[in-house]
Amino acid sequence: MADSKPLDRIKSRLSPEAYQRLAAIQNPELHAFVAKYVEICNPARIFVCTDSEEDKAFIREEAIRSGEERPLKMPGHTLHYEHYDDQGRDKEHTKFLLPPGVDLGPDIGAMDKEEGLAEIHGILKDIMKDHTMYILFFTLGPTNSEFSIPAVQITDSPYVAHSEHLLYRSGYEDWRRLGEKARFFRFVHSEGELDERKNSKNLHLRRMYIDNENSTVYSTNTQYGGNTIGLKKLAMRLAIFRAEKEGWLTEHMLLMGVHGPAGRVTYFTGAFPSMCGKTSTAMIPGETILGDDIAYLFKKNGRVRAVNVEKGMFGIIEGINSVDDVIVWKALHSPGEIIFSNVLLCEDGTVYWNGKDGPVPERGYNHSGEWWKGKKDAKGKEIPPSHKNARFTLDLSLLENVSPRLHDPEGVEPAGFIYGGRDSDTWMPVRQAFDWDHGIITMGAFLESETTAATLGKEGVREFNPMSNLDFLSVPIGRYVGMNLDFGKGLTHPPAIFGVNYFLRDLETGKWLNDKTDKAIWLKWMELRAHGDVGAIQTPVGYIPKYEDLRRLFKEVHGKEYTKEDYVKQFSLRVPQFLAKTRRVMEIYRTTVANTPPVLFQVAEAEIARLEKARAEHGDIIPPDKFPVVA
Ligand code: SPV
Ligand code: MN
Repeated sequence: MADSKPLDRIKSRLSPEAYQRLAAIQNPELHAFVAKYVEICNPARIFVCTDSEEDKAFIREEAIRSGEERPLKMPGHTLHYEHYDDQGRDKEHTKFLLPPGVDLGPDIGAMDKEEGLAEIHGILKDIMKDHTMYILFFTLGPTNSEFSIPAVQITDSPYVAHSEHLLYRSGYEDWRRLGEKARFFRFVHSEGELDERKNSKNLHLRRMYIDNENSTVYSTNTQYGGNTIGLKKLAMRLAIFRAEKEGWLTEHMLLMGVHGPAGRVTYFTGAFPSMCGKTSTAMIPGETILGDDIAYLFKKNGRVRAVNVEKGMFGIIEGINSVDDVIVWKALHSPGEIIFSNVLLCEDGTVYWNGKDGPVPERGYNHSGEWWKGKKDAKGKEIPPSHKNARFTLDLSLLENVSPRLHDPEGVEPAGFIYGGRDSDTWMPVRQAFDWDHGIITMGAFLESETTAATLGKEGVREFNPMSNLDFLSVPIGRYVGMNLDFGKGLTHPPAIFGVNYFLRDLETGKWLNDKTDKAIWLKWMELRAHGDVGAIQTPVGYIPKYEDLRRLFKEVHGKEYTKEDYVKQFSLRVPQFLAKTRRVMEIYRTTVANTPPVLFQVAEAEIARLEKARAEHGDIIPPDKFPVVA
């Protein structure tokens, strides 16, 4: 038996069953960790969860009994609210705890480790005295896989525990198998004191502190998933830190199978900032989903292997309707375990969200309390039926398009990486990089996006967001870009790299140039390109589709006539905008990022030279037919 002393220290607080369950995992480091936080948080009760259905059912019941969720009319559906001011990731209070001499650069929130630990342990002191502590075991990635990471979550929120059961693979058995070998991530969360609506009330003490060296994250006085679900964005930061040391990648990426000719399935990853089309891309009708948020990417025998860290979806519900989102719509209207958060509860026991089919209800109940059409907040702003960042949480098995490879311990091999942001004026809808470095640099590392409601703060501001991962970086940006460049070295089958933009507007009218459904076509084109099945047009910024290929795909997939006029508007090269962007981002790397790989500047300068040359020959806005067609 491993050293059981720490467990013995807390034995009197544990039921014999809870003690037994912890002792059965022979990992002294785990026991020390659990004992420490039991002593600090001082919970009223402790529940240790295994992988059994019975334990999961207990957590679900606790979520309802505690009032953090309420059952809806549809079997399995529940509703959860957070405080009005606690419905997005709090970037300002998410910080890395850094030992002396470590610097992550100006874009990444950080503070002195000693100071942060003292503060957070002060906040955690006795914080669970009226709460149950849930201790949960998970596997990030498929179980029984060399690519996965074990994790333990301590929380006093049954909503957080319930969400994690939907979103992650339970890992108690994996932990038992690994015992002392588990190199695990650890998370301590407390929602703190709750108000009468069961919302965290001490938001001034909301903190998310990340200790990379000890693979530990602390989260207090908050309930929103992005701040609390340890295994999501908090684990992602720990994973990036570990990945850098070991030569793999943790990315803010969807993972999907795109269906090509003759039954061919080609896997893609796609990195998009929050609320910029990641989930809707992964859910394109006719394709299959493996994940919509976080992927681990490894190299094995010269090839890339990708796994979804998760097995569920914490999706944005705003705008989901029966026409554009057929599969999710169906799941959201069928029995099955789903948590709705921050939507409107209607008088008939159903829920309503902004943009749902049908008329806006006259009244109901939402994150602001009793709600009626036209209700205003304290600042005089109208409160919509649901919060913009309202979400649904479900297990991917509820979706008809889930990939049979989701739990494959070997992962899948992506043939393409896609990078996309919210860009109203520069990038064309889709283009392919010339090679790995060109793609990683000009599409990944140069990504900018306009801000959204997924984080607290102003919307619509253009921000630099390398690989859509800036919010989650735990290593300095320059080193992170270096990791991505290095990852391509030694690959016998490097994925093709693409840049997409679903948000391009007409330069004169300001109108969107694309329909929501157009992305299905870009994907089909990327699938063909990844296999070299279609030619392309070579522009200074990469390869773009030929009109006739898109025209055929629009016809085949959507039965739609795609006009040359639309094509020219969408795919003309906007030289001044591209030059401005390239220079703007280069300036960021030059002035604020330490250790930028020199190749980044070389590749960007070469792109600028190509753009300048094209402008001299063809002017500012260059239609596709001015450039050569290549195979
Ligand atoms: C995102 O904002 O990127 C999400 C939701 O996927 S959160 O859990 O808040 O990170
Ligand atoms: Mn995300």
